[in-house]
Amino acid sequence: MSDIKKIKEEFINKLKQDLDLNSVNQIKTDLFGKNGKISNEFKKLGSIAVEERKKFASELNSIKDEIQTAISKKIQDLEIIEINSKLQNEKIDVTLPERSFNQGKIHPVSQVIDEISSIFSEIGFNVEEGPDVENEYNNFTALNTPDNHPARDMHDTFYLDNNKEYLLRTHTSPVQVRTMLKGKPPFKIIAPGRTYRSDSDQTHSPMFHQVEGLHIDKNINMGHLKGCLNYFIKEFFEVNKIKMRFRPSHFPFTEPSAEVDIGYKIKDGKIIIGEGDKWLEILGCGMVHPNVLKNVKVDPSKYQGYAFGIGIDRLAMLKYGINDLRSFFETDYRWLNHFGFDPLDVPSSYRGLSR
Ligand code: 2NM
Repeated sequence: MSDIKKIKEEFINKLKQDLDLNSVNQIKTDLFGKNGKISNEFKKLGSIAVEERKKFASELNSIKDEIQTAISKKIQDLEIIEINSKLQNEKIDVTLPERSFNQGKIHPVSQVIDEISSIFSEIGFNVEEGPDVENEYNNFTALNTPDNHPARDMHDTFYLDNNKEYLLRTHTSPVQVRTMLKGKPPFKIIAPGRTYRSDSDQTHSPMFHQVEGLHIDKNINMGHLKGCLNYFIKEFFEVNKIKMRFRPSHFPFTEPSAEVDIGYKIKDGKIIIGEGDKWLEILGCGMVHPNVLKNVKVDPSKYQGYAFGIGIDRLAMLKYGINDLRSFFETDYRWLNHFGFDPLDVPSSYRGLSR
């Protein structure tokens, strides 16, 4: 028997076996691949005597065609078997109810922190963060609030040890302290985050949120403070003009100190910022006390600046019409679904991202 006939015989026997698609493809490669048996027969053509070449070639060609046809048919058959088995096994019941789908929402407090960070970023403030657990030096002493200072009692501090060395920060000012201690002026930062005071009623939660700002440079004055707050309030409440007034106040870490009110009125049960003759206190501020600068190794004869502290929770309530502070922290999914924000929706106040 000629080599070609042997190859064909062998092939016919193989094809009778129980084959899958992979093994048929393997057979194909074994015959027609670079070093395949049929391919090798074709390579012999050149060395065969001219008289026999024609016969050999025609025999080889016809066997090649036969085998290729048989392989194609086998592949087709196997594919049909596969499709039929899928049709048998993968029935889809279109009458089944759909799976439930939960889309998460962004908490209004997180939303407002992002909005505030974006607004201050645009005028050159960096966002800084620090730990919720602080030492008493960063939270009080460095901020010109020594041991016997009455303001310490005002804060209703949660102490974590009997020595009153560690505590839950009562404001985010320790972040400014840390930032100034580890760097060199100028400083232009905001510090948003959680803060804690032992206080709980309709308008106070023991855990609440603050953003504090700080701008220290060679010639920063109260005019800069006023301009900065004016810009922030207009951007935050998305209005073109606001009424703002500074009332004298006292903080140990600033001198002079002020509380800032904005004008508003109520129309059809809704609050309108920037109009009317009612006043709403929204933040505290002042020029950073020289003692604070000394404590964080900044020379008060060369540098000065302003600082401010804003309660985030009340700002969020005002902007988004939420009237119960405690609802913020009850983790009620129905509430969050109603007041929360779509994570994929980019609001206009995220100008940094949408522009
Ligand atoms: C306020 C009011 C006034 C304040 C001061 C500082 C620091 F660290 F620079 F001294 N940070 N924040 C500050 C000043 C905070 O909150 C009502």
